[in-house]
Amino acid sequence: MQTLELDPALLDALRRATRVAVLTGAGVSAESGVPTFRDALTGLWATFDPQRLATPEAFLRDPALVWRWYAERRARVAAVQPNAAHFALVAMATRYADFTLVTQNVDGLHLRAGSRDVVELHGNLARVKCFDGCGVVDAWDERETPPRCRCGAPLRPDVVWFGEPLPAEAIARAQQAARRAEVFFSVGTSGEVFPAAELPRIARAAGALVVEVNPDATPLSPLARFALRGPAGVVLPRLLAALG
Ligand code: BV8
Ligand code: ZN
Repeated sequence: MQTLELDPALLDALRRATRVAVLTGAGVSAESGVPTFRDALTGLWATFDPQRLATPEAFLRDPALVWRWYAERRARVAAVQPNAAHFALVAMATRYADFTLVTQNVDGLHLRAGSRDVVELHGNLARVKCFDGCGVVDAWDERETPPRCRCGAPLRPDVVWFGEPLPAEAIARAQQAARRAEVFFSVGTSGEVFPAAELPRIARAAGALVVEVNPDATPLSPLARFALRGPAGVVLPRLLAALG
């Protein structure tokens, strides 16, 4: 295991800060056994490109295929548990008067770990809504694929597909948190999906100290004053322990 020395300057900044924001991506759920988005296509789905499946066009072209992909991901996520990274972020929130957790993930694991008021930029797999806009439904008949809304339209996962706008309130809250943060964490994201990937740039431009938690370098790495190169489930608990 690589030793993870934590720079005293980082610990000092985190002890002095009052406003902290965190952006998470699929990497924060990796240690729960949820494949990251890029490799979410194991086995059956290996032949599909997520950027092609996670689109309104794909759903209109083959609603049953796209519904089944999400039903399988929903079942997989329901079967796993939040990991130490999710729980460390719950603990981190208690340390700061002004703490915002923004996630790109649709797996709902931050909520299941106990995080409150999570900004879900891309929606949530567990929620299902009418394709034609009647809103979220809390029950559906799985015998049909895809199941139908009372209005007759197909039901779809309540997630943001490529080409769809993010929920206005969510992206506004996330951008405001990025502008205000004294310390901005980018955890487990490849920084390739927009407009979420703008958030660390907005934070840095507003003067935040950016910290990246990721085993690998990403396009966001140049923005980071500190890069903690390890799995979030190891790094975040270590960071909290070092803060005391
Ligand atoms: C939109 C839900 C416009 C679905 C997802 C510029 C500006 C605006 C838009 C664009 C733009 N340029 C291009 C676009 C279009 C597009 C886009 O960004 N394309 C990319 C591919 C170039 N953006 C959009 O379409 C967005 N919509 O802009 O609409 C609009 C405006 C008005 C009116 C109409 C239209 C919508 C984007 C949202 C798409 N939906 N998810 C679903 O999940 O099925 S995004 C999806 O991919 C995931 O939710 C996730 O957010 C993203 C994957 O990213 P990551 O989370 O980073 O995951 P990834 O696997 O890539 O990386 C994992 C990382 O973890 C790695 O770095 C790895 O090293 C690390 N890791 C691994 N293990 C660990 C770890 N880290 C820590 N610990 C570990 N143990
Ligand atoms: Zn409807």
